[in-house]
Amino acid sequence: VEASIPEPQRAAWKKYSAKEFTTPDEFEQAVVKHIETTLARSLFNCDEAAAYSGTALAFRDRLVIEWNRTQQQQTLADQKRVYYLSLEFLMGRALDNAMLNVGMKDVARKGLSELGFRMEDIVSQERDAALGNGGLGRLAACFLDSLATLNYPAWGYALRYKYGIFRQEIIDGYQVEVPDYWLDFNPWEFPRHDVTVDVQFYGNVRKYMDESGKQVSVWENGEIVTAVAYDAPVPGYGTRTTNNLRLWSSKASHGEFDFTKFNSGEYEASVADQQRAETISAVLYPNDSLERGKELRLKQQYFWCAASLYDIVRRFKKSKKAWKDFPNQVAIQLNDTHPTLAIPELQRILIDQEGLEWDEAWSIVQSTFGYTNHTVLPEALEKWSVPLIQHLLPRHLQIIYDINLNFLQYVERNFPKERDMLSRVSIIEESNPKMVRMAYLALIGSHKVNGVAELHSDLIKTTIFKDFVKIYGPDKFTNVTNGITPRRWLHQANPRLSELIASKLGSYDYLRDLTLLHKIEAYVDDKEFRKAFQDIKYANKARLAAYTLEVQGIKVNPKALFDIQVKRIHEYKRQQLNIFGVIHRYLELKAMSPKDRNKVQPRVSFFGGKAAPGYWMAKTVIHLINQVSKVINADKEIGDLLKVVFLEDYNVSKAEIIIPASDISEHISTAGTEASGTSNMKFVLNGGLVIGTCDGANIEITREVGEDNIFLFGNLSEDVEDLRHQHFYGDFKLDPMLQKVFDTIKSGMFGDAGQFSALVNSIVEHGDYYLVSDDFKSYIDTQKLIDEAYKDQEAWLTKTITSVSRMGFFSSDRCIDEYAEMIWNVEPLTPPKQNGA
Ligand code: 4GP
Repeated sequence: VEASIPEPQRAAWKKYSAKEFTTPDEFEQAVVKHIETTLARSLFNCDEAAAYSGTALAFRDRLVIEWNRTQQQQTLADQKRVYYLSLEFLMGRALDNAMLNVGMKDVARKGLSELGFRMEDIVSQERDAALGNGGLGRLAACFLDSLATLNYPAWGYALRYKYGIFRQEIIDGYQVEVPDYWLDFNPWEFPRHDVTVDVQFYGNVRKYMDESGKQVSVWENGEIVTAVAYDAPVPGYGTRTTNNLRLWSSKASHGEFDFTKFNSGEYEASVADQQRAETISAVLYPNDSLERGKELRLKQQYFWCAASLYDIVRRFKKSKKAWKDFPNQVAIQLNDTHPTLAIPELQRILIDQEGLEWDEAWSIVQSTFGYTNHTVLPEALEKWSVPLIQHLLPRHLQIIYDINLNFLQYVERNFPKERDMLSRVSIIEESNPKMVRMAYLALIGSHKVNGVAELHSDLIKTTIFKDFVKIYGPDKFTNVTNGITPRRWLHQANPRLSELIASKLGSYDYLRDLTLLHKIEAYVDDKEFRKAFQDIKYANKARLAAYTLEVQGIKVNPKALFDIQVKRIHEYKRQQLNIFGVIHRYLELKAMSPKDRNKVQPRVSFFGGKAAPGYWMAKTVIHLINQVSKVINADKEIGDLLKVVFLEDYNVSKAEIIIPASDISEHISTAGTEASGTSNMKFVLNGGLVIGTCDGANIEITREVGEDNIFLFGNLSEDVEDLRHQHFYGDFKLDPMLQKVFDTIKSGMFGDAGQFSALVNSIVEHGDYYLVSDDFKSYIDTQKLIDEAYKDQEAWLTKTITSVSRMGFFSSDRCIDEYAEMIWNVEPLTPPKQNGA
């Protein structure tokens, strides 16, 4: 390519091509230039927000240089790429991450200070990119970090929600949702007005025979909405590889504004089309395992899948390779069932547009896709009604029926005696209306299906996908236990701990190979190391205490045991078990003599998390926590012995403050319901211990850190079904301690008891589906053990240091290498050493 450009042009271009700053002076120059010219501000009106913008733009320039180089290199190398399709990417803030990943934070700190600003103030100006609900979205963000760090050619594809997830306000103890205007200023994205895709909806399918006698299907007369690409660079840590996250935004296909309508006085109608089109990428469904069946959501899913596939196919076609090579060039990972429509869409492109035969096309499709399941909760398994798909995507429905027909014929041939299996495994559920089971379509259209922790991967094989294991054999199914990026969740969130570890290991190499952490176990008895480790934990607790005072107006003592549960609010995650436990603790404290009380371990219980706006029960739990917090925190007699805090609007940047501050964190789902959990890993990596059930990745954390270093309790997943059955058919006995808690709630101590009756009744009268009562005693007993254990600060410290040193397994780098090897079959592409454009 280069050779085709005349030498003088090349020389001029090279001479003036953008340079990266490397010194504080150069950094300052870049910042000031952006503040003065890009932002049109000056020394005299540069506030922290402007300084943030200038800094972000300076770093963005740096990332873009690397981004361009990486993309060029990847295009030239022409090797297989990974495309990670996820409706959610919970990226959090980008500036701090960019500074650390390119290794320029100290340079920037010095530069900013010379310009009169403090790094911490600047970093905290940034809004979170909150394009996700919870674990699934944050996992996707950790994966992008690892993919870039490990130099895999990879792109993420998602939607550019104009309003990310809602901001949570707590008003009178209730969650109130307000919009998140995160795009007001977002320096990290590049609008690509030249990269657009027209996506069709509705319309009809016309069939005819062509001259050769072949049936052709044409999908026509639909409504077109245009997808516009917005790119965000994703820098790897300690490497020049900078990958791409492409977000699609929707707009009307024929422009925003209808002059004719406007001129004839139809002012509202003149912009109506644009508004209708824009709605598609307006909101992220605050969904977390609940609430589905919105037509708009299906529209979003198709819009995103169609635009992404068009883009992927366009890139492939440039290489002029044969279609059979498609799976050698492209691996597409479906993050849960949300992108399942990509399967019939690729089949449609191949047979309707590219003229391939069905079987050849289908084998390409199956070799291209992999599907990750993130939950076994029945209500989270997506289904869409056949009439809805028929209306919105008529050609896709035909293809889905054909996929199903071929599949069922295969099953019939191979399992002729098991006729009732056919209706169980059919993609179409014969209900009224008929429904398309997206998980089955995803599974059938992929070559590998994985769960996200060992227990979960076993469970999907024995429950929701049992028949499919029989049909396809066990090799189609695999496990990749989740992981987290140590860059954000240790180095960025807990810089002092990161530095301490580096000082012992001699370098920061462990951030790229987390298994090296095991070497710090040698320092577990080292007095100086222990002291430093303990001081860091205390400082992190003091930081959270200061934050709690500033934001929530609640004073907590950093010397107390910090007990933290932060995650989406959901009955299966059992924040209700935690708050009932807190009430129980309060009642016990109140019943004690002052003398006995003084022996009790002081504790602060922190909660944080959002409830889906339509999930009434979860919202009730938030309300109860806030009411209990009000009563207990005001009780002078109890004072610092017990405080309860609900941290408003939990998100990634807040997690970075909260997680390093825990002594104990709670991962207490009903056994068998939490697929993995990832915050459990973050807490332990930051020197906190876990109270948890035998669920998800808690089990593997226990395997790694040792049983003595974790507090497990509760019933096992294999017993859950029996217990539920007993609740329903036998006589349900409420735990007597829990009874007392309910009596207290009913007494009105925490406000009008009527507000909490549905919550209490779900346990007392409606079968206690989540086994709160069954696990209550063992939960309380385990909390007592924790109080006792915490009193022996030396032993506790030993546990925490030991645990940190054994967390190497949980790096998302390990996950990505496993996906690359077992599912994607892709190789890394190491960037050239020097800036050799
Ligand atoms: C979550 C699971 O609930 C969580 O256990 C897991 O760690 C995470 O995915 C990442 O695999 N699922 C969701 C969801 O967030 O929306 O289903």
